[in-house]
Amino acid sequence: MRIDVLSIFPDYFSPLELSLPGKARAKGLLDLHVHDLRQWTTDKHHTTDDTPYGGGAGMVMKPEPWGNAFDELEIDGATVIFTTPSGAPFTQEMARELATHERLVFACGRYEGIDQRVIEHAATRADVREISLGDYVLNGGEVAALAITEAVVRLIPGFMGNPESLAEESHEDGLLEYPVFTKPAAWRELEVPAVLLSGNHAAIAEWRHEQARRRTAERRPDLLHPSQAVTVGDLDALEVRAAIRGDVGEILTLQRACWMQEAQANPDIEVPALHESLDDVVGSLEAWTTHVVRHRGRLIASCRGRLEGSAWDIGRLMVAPDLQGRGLGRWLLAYVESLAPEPATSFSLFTGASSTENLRMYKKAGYRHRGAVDGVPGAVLLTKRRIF
Ligand code: 6GU
Repeated sequence: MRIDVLSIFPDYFSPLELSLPGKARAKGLLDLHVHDLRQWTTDKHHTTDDTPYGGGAGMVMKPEPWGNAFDELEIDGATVIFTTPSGAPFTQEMARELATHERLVFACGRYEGIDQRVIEHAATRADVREISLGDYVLNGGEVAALAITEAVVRLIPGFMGNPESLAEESHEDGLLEYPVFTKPAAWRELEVPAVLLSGNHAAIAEWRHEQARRRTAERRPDLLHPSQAVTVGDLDALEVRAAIRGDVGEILTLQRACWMQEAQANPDIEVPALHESLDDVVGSLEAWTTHVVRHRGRLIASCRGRLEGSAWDIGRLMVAPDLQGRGLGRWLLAYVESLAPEPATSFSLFTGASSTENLRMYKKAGYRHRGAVDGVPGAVLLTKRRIF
């Protein structure tokens, strides 16, 4: 890959002689040329800027030095990158794409920017990109060009000694990197998580993925698909409230999705949740205290309770299929228990006799088997004493 850099501060790029890009040059993978834009000025003061047409603060970079530089460097067919805070934000995906190009030319703007005709002109001769490093303002595009160069050069095929380390790092799989540890196993009373010392590679991979997901949910929720962004550990992201008429369509949709599994596991049993109509669910809001959980607007869980004698009867505990297995159902069960009115001295609910996952969860939550349910074949009753 050949890279040309155009800047009025070429000294900014001396770090490229060092470290990783230096290694790429030594290996012959990178042919790097840094140029002082002032060599293409024509006045004795080597002027590169002037006042803006239309007025306003600051100075604008003049077009002529850029045009002269483009001609002499023969940018035709290259990819020309203008670094500017008004560009598209630079990403790992862009770095991967740019690493496949034969020739990059960085045009580093200073002052308030470059005369727009420079960009228009370059676009008639080359593949032009306008790229920003992020949502903050630097004095010029040099630091951005340096950062982009470093991110791109390390992805040139043959540059990395161990290409596997590329696949594992932050952003490559859309998640932030999991925390890492090295020897010693105990340091200043802080211990390395035991799973990493276990030698169980499947358990280690699972732990790392979960850590990466949590970290991403906490620091960069924008990177996650909405279905990945919920953890019971960050419940403040969840909206939990009593159901209203406007929730009913989604409750019905969610209950059909959730009880489908149950119906498939018990093909001979009629599952009421699957046979209800919208009006049935509307009607149920009268008879039951129903609550819904929303995450960024999406209805992801629901549950209901009603007083039957001295028992708080709990029903329709549902969690969206893609969010099951992370403790949300267990949390919601405790939540709906907490809604029981004063007279309730016990909790009761029923589930499919062969719904092993549900049974395991209820058992862990303190529920005991009370046998079959009259009139509901295939169901078992579970109860628990209320502790005040
Ligand atoms: Cl590319 N240039 C300048 N001047 N400021 C920036 C930037 C670029 N990216 C973020 N801030």
